[in-house]
Amino acid sequence: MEQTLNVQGMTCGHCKMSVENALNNLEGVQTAEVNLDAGNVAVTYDEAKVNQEAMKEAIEDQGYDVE
Ligand code: 9UX
Repeated sequence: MEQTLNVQGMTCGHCKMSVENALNNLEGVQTAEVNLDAGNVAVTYDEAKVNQEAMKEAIEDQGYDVE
């Protein structure tokens, strides 16, 4: 399963790493790639192990808003 989430507030390379690491730490997330210019993150994951709500919470825990 692949999905792109819109994330507000990511502006620098550290923001990018924070969001990618938070997602990669979730069981079931396979890849997470932030596009700073677009303000989103493309995630591939196993939908049997993780869902969109869990990914949204992981991003929000880092201090960013998810659309
Ligand atoms: Mo530096 Mo990215 O404060 O928020 S981590 S811009």
